[in-house]
Amino acid sequence: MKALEGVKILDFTHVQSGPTCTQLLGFFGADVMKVERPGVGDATRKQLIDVEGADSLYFTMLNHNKRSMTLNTKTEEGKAVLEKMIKECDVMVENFAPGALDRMGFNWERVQELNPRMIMASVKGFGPGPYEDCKVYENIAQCAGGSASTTGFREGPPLVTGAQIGDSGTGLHLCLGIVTALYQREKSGRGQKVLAPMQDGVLNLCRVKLRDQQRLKAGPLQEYSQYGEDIPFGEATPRAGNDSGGGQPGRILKCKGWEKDPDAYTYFITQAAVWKNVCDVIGKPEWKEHEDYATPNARLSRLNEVFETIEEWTKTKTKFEVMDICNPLNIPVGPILSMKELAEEPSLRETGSIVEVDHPERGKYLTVGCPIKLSDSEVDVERSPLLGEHTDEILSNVLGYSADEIATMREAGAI
Ligand code: CAO
Repeated sequence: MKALEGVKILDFTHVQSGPTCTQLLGFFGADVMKVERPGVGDATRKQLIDVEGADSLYFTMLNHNKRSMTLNTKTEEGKAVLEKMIKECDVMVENFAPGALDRMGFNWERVQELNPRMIMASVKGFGPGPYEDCKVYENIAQCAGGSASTTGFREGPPLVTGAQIGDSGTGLHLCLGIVTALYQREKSGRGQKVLAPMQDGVLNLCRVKLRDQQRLKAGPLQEYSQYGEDIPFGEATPRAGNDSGGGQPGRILKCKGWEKDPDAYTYFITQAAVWKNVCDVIGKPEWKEHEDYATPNARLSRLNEVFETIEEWTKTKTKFEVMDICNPLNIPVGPILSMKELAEEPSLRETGSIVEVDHPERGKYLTVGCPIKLSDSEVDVERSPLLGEHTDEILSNVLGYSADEIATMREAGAI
């Protein structure tokens, strides 16, 4: 048995944010029925093509554990099918541009009328306010949610991060909203509207930066490198390079081979509790009791010197040797792992976090499995569906249409 077995999802999502949400619901066992435009489908199917004629990795990696049906929801026949689906499903998930569903004739009021138990979940770029009508993609959300202004080096421009916190991050937020609404429905018997704006999702993930914004009133942020460098703080939370976000100073440091390998680095945290171990490892036992280095406060204004000294040591070791030496001493370190290294990491294969999937058009490829592990709901990663692969199956088995009715719809171009 899977956690969400029996939950029917009308998946009206496309691109990345919505699909990551419904993919998670699929991993947990929900029956995810992706509704796509006939002949076109989710735009990502044909974006960033690497195998001619096959669905792209962009699409396949975001749409596992789903069925696909084609339906033109702008035709009368298509609208009738959609109405039936709304009555039949528990959750409708969508991330169309603002207003698209209204134009299609399926706003929240209409959906509620058709099925009062329906949970209607949406990703939009912004919540209610001046920008609610804007279309939004990943990097815009990162910029508007406070991530870009706080990422990068102080002397450089704002930076977006490789982690898709705007799209996949908001998909996660939406997924939690849906499961919570399903839980409430158990008691209330009613559905509800769930909205996850991308700006809010990114801001939520940048919570500690809003913390720092308010701490600025009390003086300079001492754990930021610029404090030790005597560079005054401005009015807003600054970019902090690779400084550790918390009260335990950390940096990215070069390791053996850094001259040729762009990922030969380690993250190194000088956690106060293990400072003496750090001193022993880097060959500075005299720093253990020295008044300029012995306490976290004394070190704050000397972080550059401290980390330069640690780096002299890390440069003599590979990032994995640093890990092997520091871990037994409880010193928190972490290698900078490339995507190549992650793809080849055996332990991630064993836990199902990296999975090899077979696809009829493209053959074998790697994907990220379910990152959330439930002990009583195992995840089997199934390949993404071809466009319309399950149209007939859904129309007949879920919605009860006859073969003749399906043929008529096909002739009318509705599926
Ligand atoms: N049958 C008929 N029409 C369909 C259909 C179907 N099955 N599925 C979609 N359509 C129509 C929509 O109704 C819409 O038509 P109108 O504009 O005439 O009302 C049209 O297809 C395009 O939808 P869209 O505006 O959502 O798509 P877009 O490519 O123009 O914009 C995006 C894409 C992502 C910018 C926009 O959807 C958006 O802002 N979404 C919300 C935020 C979001 O999720 N962003 C992250 C995306 S991942 O980076």
